[in-house]
Amino acid sequence: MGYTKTSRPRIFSGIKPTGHLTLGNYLGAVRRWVREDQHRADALFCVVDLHALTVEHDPARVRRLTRQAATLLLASGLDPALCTVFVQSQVDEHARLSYLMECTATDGELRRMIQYKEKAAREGARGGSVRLSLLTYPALMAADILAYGTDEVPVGDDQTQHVELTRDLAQRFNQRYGPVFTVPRATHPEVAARVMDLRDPVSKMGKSHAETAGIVYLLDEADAVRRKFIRAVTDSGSEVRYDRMEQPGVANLLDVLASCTGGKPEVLAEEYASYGALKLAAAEAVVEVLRPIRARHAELCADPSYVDGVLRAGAERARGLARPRVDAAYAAVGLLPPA
Ligand code: AQP
Repeated sequence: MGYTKTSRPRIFSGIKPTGHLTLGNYLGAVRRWVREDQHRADALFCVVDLHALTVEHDPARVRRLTRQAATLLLASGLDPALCTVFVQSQVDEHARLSYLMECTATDGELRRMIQYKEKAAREGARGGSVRLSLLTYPALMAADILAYGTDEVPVGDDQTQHVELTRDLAQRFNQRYGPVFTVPRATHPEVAARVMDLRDPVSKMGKSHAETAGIVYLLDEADAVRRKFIRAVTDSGSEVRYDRMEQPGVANLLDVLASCTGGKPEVLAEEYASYGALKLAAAEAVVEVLRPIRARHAELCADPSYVDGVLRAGAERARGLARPRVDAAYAAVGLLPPA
C-alpha cells in the first residue's frame, strides 16, 4: 500500500508549546526519547503547536515557544541524524487525518477525557469560553500518532487515557474500513512518570499552569532550581519514607532524585535523615541534569538557521511518511483520490 515499515519499531511522541518546558516533560518523556528511543527505533518527535491553540493563546508567544521547544529538544540530545524532529503544523497530514478521527470518535468518548473535563472547568471558572478544539483535541492527537503507523508512544502518565482512546479509534477504524492503522501502545518511564508540582504535590507539574513557584523549568538558573526545591512542600512528620499516598511531597522528591541519579526511590529514602537533606540532594541532582541542556540551548540559540534546517528536513521526512497512510485512510472511508 506504499506505507510499509522497516523492521525497527516506529515511535512517535510530541510536546505542546503551551509554556516553557519543565522538569516533568524532561523526566517523564524527553529524556527517554534521547537516551533510548532515538537509538533503538525509527522515532519521530514533534512540537505539537496545533494543540497549543485549544485554549486562549497569544500568537507571538506560541510562535516563540514552538521554536524554543524545538531548540530545547535538540539541546536535550535529540540527534537529527538518528531521529526526525519537526513541527506539527508544518505537516498537513495531521489536520487532514484529524477530521477522519473526529468521524470515528463519539461525542461521549471525547467528553469523558479527564483533561477536557479539568481544562473546561478551569476555563469556565475564569469566565472564558471553551474552544471546541479542546474537546476534539484527542482526535488530533490520535491522528498525530496513527498517521505514522506508530507502534509505541513514549509519554508521561497523564497521557495514558488519550493513547487508550487512540487505540480504540485505530481498532474501530480498521474494523469498519479495513486495516489501515497500526494499533499503538503507550510506554512510560519506570520512575517519574508523573512529576508533581513542588508546591502542590498532588497536582502534576504542568508547563501551562499559572502558579509557577513549584514548577522547575529546563531553562531555570541553578539558584532558581535550588530555591524552588528548598521551598518544596513536604509532609507532616519528619521521617523520610517513600509513600505516594501518605507522603506525596516527599515521594515526589524521591522520584525526582531517583530519576536523576538512577537509584530507586524506596532505597534512596533510607539514605536521608531529614526532609532538608533530601531537598538539597534533589536540587543538586536536578542542577546537574539541567546544566548541559542550558549550555547547549545557548549555543543553538546562536545558530537559528541550524534549528530551521533541522525542522525543514524533519517536516519533509514526516510528510513523506504520513501521506501514503492518510491517503489510504481517505480512500478507505469512501473519498475520491486526490484530483
Ligand atoms: N509532570 C509531568 N511528569 C511526567 N511527564 C510529564 N509530561 C508532562 N508533564 C509531566 C509529559 O511530557 C510530554 C509532553 O507534555 P505536554 O506538552 O503534552 O503537556 P504539559 O507539559 O503537561 O503541558 P500543559 O499545557 O501544562 O498540559 P496540561 O494542561 O494538559 O497538563 C508528555 O509525554 C507528557 O506526558
